[in-house]
Amino acid sequence: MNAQKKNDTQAASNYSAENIQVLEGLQAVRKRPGMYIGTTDVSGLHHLIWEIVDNSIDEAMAGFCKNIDVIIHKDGSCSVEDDGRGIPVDKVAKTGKSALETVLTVLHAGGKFGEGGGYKVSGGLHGVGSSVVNALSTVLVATVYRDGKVYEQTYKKGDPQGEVEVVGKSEKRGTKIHFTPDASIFESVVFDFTTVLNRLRQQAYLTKGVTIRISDEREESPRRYQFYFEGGIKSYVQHLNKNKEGISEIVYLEKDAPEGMIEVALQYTSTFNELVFTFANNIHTTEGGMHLTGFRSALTRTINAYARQFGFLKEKEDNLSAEDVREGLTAVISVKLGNPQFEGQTKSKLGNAEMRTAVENVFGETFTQYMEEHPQDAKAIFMKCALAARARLAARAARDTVIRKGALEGMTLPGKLADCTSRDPKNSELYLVEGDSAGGSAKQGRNREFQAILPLKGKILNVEQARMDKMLANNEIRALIIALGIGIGDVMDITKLRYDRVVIMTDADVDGAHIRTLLMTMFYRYLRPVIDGGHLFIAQPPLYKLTAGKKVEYVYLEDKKEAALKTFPDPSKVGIQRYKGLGEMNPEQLWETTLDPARRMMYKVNVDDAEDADRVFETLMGAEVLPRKKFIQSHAKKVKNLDI
Ligand code: 0RA
Repeated sequence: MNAQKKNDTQAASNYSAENIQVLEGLQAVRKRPGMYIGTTDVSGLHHLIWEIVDNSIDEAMAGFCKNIDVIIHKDGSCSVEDDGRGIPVDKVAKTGKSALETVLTVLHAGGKFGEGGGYKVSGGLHGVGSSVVNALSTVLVATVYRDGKVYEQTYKKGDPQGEVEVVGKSEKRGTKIHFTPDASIFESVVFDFTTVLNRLRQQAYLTKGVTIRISDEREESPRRYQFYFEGGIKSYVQHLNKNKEGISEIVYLEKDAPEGMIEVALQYTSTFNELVFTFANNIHTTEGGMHLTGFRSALTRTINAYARQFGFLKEKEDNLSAEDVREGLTAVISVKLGNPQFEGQTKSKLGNAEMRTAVENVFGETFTQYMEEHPQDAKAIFMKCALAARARLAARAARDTVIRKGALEGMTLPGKLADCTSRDPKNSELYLVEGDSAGGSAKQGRNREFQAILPLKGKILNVEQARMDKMLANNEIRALIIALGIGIGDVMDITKLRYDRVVIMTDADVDGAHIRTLLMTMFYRYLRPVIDGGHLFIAQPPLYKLTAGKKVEYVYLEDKKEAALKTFPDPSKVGIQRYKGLGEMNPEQLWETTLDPARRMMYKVNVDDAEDADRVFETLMGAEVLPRKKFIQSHAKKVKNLDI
């Protein structure tokens, strides 16, 4: 209140157009936070950290900062400190305020001052700036170490609580931003340590030579991590492939081209999957773009040219396709350029056309040289790609058979499927049920108007290890694909999906978890649009049934058991039944607990982090039980509670 008064008095004497603009600017951010940080859920919350860290990373890329320390404090606030030059505290003529206050109160002011202060790259959604973080924080304290002094300024909801002041002496140099997210803006103000950790690790890979430390002081014994990667994205590829078998060395290049900095690292592995991550100015370009296009065409062209030159491809044989050279490829492409154009639906596609030719030329040259100098690796890569080409042809034949068969049989749905009567996908659900016995109960217990049941017997094929042709030979999977109606491979059409919700229903035991994982792996690898479109769910059968007299309560979560017991007049007289399998429930019970939209609990599967998912699936397919258990836990975090 006091501070507000003081500001008002000040305002009366020198209320400039600039002040009004600043005030309105930050007010707008508070009013419509989504416009500036995307969302106000946990993802938006973490954006605050990314914004602040991005600035320190910029300072590191400009060559002035070596260390970045991120702390999540006991009170839930976050501080980011770097040892860069320190944000200047002297006056900016245009705003009449210190540079520090300008950066923290004027939208988009980040990096716009101090021209000639070094190579500054800022991109896309990011770099909307510290002012946005300031506006969305109840308190933000900015500390600058420079000229032997310690400067400090405090803000509340973006509003400066006074001028920049000298609060001490120090020989240090750098900037510290300590902020407390505003709980009245965000759905949650609890930072997720793993999310922060993964992001900072990624940034450390992309910024060779910088040391990023992170600690979580909210816990009894604080967790501390430190990332420093001398090899940059080469270390990144090494990390991505740590559980895989490499069939080549890691090919790495870094070039300061006229179009910008280009860095590429790649390695072929014996897996069937492709893992390619692209970045422009350290921003993950999830939709790809020109740098990726250039990389892909150079990769295909180089492998084909090599194979022709050394007789691996005969005159009559076709070139390998871009599709064929993807299998087993792990690559990271990072470019840094002065004026990045971000396009696409989520502004995460690099549009600069000059980057296509630049990456194509630079990478093509390096990769050609690598293949010539490593004939054994070159041969292994070619053989791998040629095998993929043969598998592609076999898969096409198998797929055609499935489709033809479907057509011949008048597109008959699999016999095991108990379809629903509704033909409106919006109103239809498909339950994939483990085992014939539970499948039987589900068929009896369901609402046949909109709920279809497909029982799946035993462990379906482990798709992690298999190619599409093998997968399609599996009866269970073929039944599922025909039931979904969208086809598979390059003829897949998600608009033909026959059910708006596809629900995996398995037992709450290890076998159930395994089958669930196998199904999810298959959806992830081969039916991805089902996940991306938000159509895949996991049913959550109850863990307990509590009974006393006529009163019955079902408990779905372990930590809700006590609370549920308390709803009974005499908790000591409650009968507790623990459900082990779906088979223990009769059709009515199954309807009441797991099928009835009014009472059931289910989770929407939401795979937004391909890297994470890939790791998870790979871990799971191993024979070890511990990683599988871990998956089940981490998986619980990946799914979103659906409020129905
Ligand atoms: C531009 C000019 C100068 C410093 C910075 C930007 C700067 C910004 C941030 C944001 C977080 N950490 C930062 N560190 C530095 C000063 C140039 C000079 O002193 O000559």
